[in-house]
Amino acid sequence: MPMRAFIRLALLTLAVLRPAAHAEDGYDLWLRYRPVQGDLLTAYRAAATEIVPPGTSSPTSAIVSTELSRGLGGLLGSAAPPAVPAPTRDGSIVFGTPVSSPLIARLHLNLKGLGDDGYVIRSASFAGHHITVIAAPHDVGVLYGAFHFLRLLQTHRPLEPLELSSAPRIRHRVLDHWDNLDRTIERGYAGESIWDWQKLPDYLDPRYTDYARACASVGINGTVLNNVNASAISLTPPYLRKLAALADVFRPYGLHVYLSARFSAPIEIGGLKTADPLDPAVRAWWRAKSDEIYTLIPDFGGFLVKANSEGQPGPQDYSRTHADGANMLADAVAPHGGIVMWRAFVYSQEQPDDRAKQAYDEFVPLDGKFRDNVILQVKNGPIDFQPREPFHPLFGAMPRTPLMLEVQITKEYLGMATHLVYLGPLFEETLRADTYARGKGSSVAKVTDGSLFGHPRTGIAGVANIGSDRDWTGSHFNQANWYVFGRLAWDPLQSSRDIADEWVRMTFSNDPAFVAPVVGMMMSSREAAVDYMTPLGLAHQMARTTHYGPGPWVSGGPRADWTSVYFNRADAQGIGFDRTATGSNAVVQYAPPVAAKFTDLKRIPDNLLLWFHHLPWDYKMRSGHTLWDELVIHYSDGVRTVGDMRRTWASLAGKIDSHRYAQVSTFLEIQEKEARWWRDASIAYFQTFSHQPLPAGFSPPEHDLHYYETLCFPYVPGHSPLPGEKCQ
Ligand code: GCW
Repeated sequence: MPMRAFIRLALLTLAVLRPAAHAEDGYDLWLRYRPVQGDLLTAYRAAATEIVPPGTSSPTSAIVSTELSRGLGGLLGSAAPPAVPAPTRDGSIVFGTPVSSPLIARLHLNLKGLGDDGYVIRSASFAGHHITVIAAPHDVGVLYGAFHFLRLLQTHRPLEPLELSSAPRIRHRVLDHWDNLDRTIERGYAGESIWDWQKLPDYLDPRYTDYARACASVGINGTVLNNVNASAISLTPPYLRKLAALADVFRPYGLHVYLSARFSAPIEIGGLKTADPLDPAVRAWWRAKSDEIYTLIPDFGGFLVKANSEGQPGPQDYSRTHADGANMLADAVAPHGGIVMWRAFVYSQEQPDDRAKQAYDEFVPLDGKFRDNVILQVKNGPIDFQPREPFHPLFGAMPRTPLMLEVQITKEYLGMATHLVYLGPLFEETLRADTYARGKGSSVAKVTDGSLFGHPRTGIAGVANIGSDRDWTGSHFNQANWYVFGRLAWDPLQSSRDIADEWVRMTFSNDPAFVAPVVGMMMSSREAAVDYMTPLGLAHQMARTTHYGPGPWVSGGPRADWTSVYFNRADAQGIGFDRTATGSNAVVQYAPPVAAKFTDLKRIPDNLLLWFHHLPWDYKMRSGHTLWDELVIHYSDGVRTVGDMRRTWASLAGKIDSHRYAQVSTFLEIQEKEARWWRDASIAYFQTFSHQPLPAGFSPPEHDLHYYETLCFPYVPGHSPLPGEKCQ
């Protein structure tokens, strides 16, 4: 065979062997737009016959046109509805703002109260035609509205008559990427960073557009591109140009870029001798740096700062306060409308006091001392993104300072990539927690959305779980956590179950025989993880530094409050951290009704018991069991629930594509194995203190304690081992 013909044949064979370009590999996320079937299809085809873009086009309105064409084309299983200048028949979809579209202006819709990002979706009549209108005061609102409209079809909702109006309750809805400039990701489990700095600003990976599109589809409007453990290099001119290129891609999607700022940057890249926030040269340096950034990126969002925390530089290095540091940066970005998100995740390098108390002690005295454009970014709980923590006592305790909630979407402490843990219930639990700061009903959601203390500046941040993996998030179900973050950021009062329901429909299938059991699995998954990892209010029992797998025995090392024994306090008498008056008294940081409830053994919920109390092994629980037996029951329940999840999933074979089905099956297998590992290792360890047998009918750990203690995993993703670092 001549060479040419051979090559052609080889290429042909390769093409045949290659999986279809549209294999369900998860890349499409919840924006799959697969065809609707049956009667619904007829109804939808009638309701979406043509689209009417605004007369005046903009990059954002062009995206709305593209998205509607793509979405409707896919969902209706036909050619995309044609774009026409004005409605010609029933089923026209007219979109725009009163400024961009004279048609919309003529409808005199009430768009008041929708703010910068809100929209309406209305059924209306125009020149005798039944039409649908997607309108907003601003272009980006129209884009959000278009995604909402498509979601209605994706989740098989009725389209007529539509009378919807929606506006976000929170202004800054931000993803925090802990991405390093070398493309590793701190606590990232989905491959390397999607930001390919080396090829920027010239090469714009299409993923950047798809990322912005996905963010916009759930209303996320900000992204911090680099790790809070920041390198000053991201502030140098070449990197700012790379950042500007990304900002240009994101802009029409309403997505603003932010940077994590390294506090000592004036020394490291500015040639100054100090980074003292009160030093005029330092202040001038940050002002000039901000001016430089805004010249390149006029809509730059601002800075995120981790200062004087876990070894990061900060104002305290110069005996200044967090307010001095934050205000200096706030002054630098204020002329450009920027903000500073200053993290409250601090605990002292030296202080032996309960780590759970330190952020409150540090920040409450600074209430009212921050500039208007500073928001304090507070983790959901006082320690560190554990499977369960009580809400952070700073919520409600700083009435004169806007606080933004920070949650972790990446599952550093919740099984990393493979465990199916839907975080909606965790986020919802925090948002609905009642601080009692202004009496009953003072929820964390109301602190965050500004309504409790009347703050116009509001925000919420989620530490991203996104990486270069084809499915973006390391597993198909992890996509749900990106999704639910965005949806709750828009409206923190939504139910995480409803959000799970719509996500399952969009991501997998609308078949009720699939949706109900899968939503059920998702809703029980977080509690299952709490049970097999850290039941009854235990926390921070993971392996040292990698946080992969159990490590309740972890002790010693550079600091006590990085060890498990510091948190579990297990001894011959019992287990748990006494945070009442007889212990660290952290409980008094909560408003009196909350503190009283957590202190009172009769009223504290079981699920926070050992967070606040050290109790004897034979303490009688509400259930009638001893504490020891109850612990074993919870660990075992966690494993059992994962087994149930596996069986549920097995019963759904054939209901979705085989590719995603198979990956989820295997991941559930891994999860069950690891849940069992968690249970057995924890029971084996705590039994050395309780000296009690397992309750009747509960199987003993598979191995002895030594086996678990000596397991070693040197290359866990998301963490760069230090030279000479040992396992565990
Ligand atoms: O959860 C802990 C992580 C660190 C992280 C830190 C933080 C970015 O283990 O990896 O550092 O919190 O939130 O700053």
